Amino acid sequence: MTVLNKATIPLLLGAVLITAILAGILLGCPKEDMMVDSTKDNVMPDVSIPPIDASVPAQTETAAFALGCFWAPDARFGSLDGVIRTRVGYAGGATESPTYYNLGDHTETIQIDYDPTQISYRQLLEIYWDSHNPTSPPWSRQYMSIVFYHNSDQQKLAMESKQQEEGNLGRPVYTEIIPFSGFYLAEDYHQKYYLRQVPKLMKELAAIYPNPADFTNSTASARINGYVGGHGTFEGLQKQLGYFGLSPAGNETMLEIGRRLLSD
Ligand code: MHO
Repeated sequence: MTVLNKATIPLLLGAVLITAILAGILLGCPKEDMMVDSTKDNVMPDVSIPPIDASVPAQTETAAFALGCFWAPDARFGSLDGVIRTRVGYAGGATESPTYYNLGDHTETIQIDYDPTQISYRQLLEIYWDSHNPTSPPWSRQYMSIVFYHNSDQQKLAMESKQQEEGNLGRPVYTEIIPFSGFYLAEDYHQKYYLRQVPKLMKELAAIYPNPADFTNSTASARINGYVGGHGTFEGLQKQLGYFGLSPAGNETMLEIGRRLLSD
């Protein structure tokens, strides 16, 4: 049984197209008449791209947060309406080209592109404080609590919200608020980590996004990763992703579906 039922339709169309191209080449038709330009964005023809990925707003803003291991925030922020893209990586240090096993002085960081008409930086900060507990001194450079601000508005909001958080908790908060100074994308195997643990979904998504960068940058994969990570509702996911055929069995919660898919 296929998990993304209707997603197979574009795949079938793709197969028909490829057959037509091969037939054309064998019959000696000129290549330029036959070839689909899939080189432009290095993705499959548009027909296979989930609609949510095709409706990226012209204006997005970027937030960057460090709050411990970046797998969980990738899912948490990726599940939010108005978040267009999440990417995990390394920031805050001076080491050139860090990798997971050679981080140098960098910190695990989530980079979030969002539509400011749908979600505000203030709302993202609320999720940020809600998603970790920065009241103990940091363990290591790898797992610092840091807000990387991109402009003075973000700086002001981050400082205000930190103060508020300290008031609420009644304890000092060890979060640093520092200017953004660059971001190194983490290895593919860290991107949308929870979703990667579900081979069934990954197989079908790999057909939609043959280029791993397109998978990483996709809004649809951010939402599915959020869902598999236990966030959002099934209705919300269906509403956003339309043709994705994930089905809950009975009254399964999203977390249970995630677990079931993991164990399938
Ligand atoms: N506890 C996790 C941390 C990974 S995270 C990308 C582990 O299994 O190593 O730092």
